Amino acid sequence: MLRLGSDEIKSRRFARSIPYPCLVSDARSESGGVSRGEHKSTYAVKSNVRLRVCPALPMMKFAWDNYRRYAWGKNELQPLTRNGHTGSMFGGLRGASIVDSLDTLYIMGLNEEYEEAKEWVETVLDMSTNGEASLFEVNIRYVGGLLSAYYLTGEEVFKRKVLELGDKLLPAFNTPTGIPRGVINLGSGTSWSWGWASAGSSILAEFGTLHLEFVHLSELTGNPVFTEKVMNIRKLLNKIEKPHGLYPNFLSPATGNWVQHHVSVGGLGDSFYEYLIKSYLMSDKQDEEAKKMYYSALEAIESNLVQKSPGGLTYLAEWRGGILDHKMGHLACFSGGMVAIGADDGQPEKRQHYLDLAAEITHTCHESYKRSATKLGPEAFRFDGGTEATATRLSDRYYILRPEVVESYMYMWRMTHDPKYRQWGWEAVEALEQHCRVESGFSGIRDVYATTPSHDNMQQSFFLAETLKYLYLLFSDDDLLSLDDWVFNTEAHPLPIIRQNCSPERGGAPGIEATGP
Ligand code: DMJ
Repeated sequence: MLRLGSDEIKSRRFARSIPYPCLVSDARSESGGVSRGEHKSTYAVKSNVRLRVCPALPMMKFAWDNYRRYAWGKNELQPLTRNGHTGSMFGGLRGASIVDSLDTLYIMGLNEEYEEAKEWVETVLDMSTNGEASLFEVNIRYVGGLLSAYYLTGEEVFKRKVLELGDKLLPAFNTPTGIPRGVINLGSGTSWSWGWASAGSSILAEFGTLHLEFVHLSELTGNPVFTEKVMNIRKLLNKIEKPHGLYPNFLSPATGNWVQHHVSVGGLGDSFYEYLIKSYLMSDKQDEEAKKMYYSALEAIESNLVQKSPGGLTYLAEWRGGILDHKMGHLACFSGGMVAIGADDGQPEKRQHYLDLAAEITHTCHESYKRSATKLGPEAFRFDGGTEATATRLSDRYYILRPEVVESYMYMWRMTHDPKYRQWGWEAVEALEQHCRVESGFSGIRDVYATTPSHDNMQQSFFLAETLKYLYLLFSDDDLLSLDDWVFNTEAHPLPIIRQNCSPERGGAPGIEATGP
């Protein structure tokens, strides 16, 4: 098993006493100025350089303060009615916004807020709950959030809590194939499939989005069981016959066969592909199997799903048994960033091709924002009947504070330093401030094409975990959570790359010696 040594952890821990400045000295940038939510900085600046100050910090403070005031301990804030939302995804677990925000608060240097969040985790977060929990959601938000908080701060409490939670997820894997079911009762360990999933199937994006966190759970415990569970999933997916090399979204945990042939890089499929390339990167580029599976999957996606519209926009269609549905979801917009971070490690002659593809996808997603009245993008946009990058159905017009588009801006910025990505991030900030900020927090909107938006009354926890974190990183220096050292899980929780050369002599084995900050 790969080991992450204590030296490794210590060296990557944050110097929290110095809040990261998040100041941008970008001489090439065209527009300046912050409107609402302006963050006044005291950092010295050179007068001949046009500066921007990270706007995500005051947005985070505002979102957090309102959550704290009106919804403390609940999962999410309902900012219009000023109360907490519990929801049914976390099986009785509470405080999703707190756990999802720990690392964002910490990297932004919001120290008091972080301390209060930590204290809540220590004294209130209760893992012995009953109820219907999504294995996927609990993994990406709670396991991912606690792991990140531990790696960034070295605080033992996060390690203790995440190990307690990790054990509670294991019964979901007790199926004939070892492919976990989607829902688990954290108290009884009973698990079952989502009622809406065809024929008791499990969802690719759910059982395929456990790898990063589970490998780290094994790293922390020294217990290989977590890695074994996800390697078993990997093995089955690697072996099974794939239509045109594609991975359909539904698989039976009983038989290990595909249940139907719907393929998507958006909802139901998305983060499975993301975790292949990130597993490779997180293993310090040792996980050759993940690498091979990622590039083959990408090849199949390019041959079967990638399309060019008459207007020249590159998009990812969905595939239903060979028939294309010319629709791209907001969720699929993460793939600009994914293709960009994988550009360097494929065949060398394809590097530029992947960077171009990543840029084209990100451009299309930006167009979906640009073509709306609010300058925020719809849940899904289409490329048919003369439509390009626009939602045609009423039911696809909403925006729920999702991160995927700004996520790709952040990765594209880091890979290319083309100032247009910061410009686009800036536009997103202005649109969020104008249309999603309400008196007591941020809210999603029901129709991005309406000039007077109607709010959905939900401040999603991923807005604090992801959208604001990616915006903060977009306007920060590259060495803040450098991509050379960290990979982000699909909820934007940074996990350290596990170095191969971390030998026992360097204090690397057996496992991590956790120490306080
Ligand atoms: C987040 O919980 C994660 O990014 C997940 O992978 C997809 N959906 C939401 C955000 O849109």
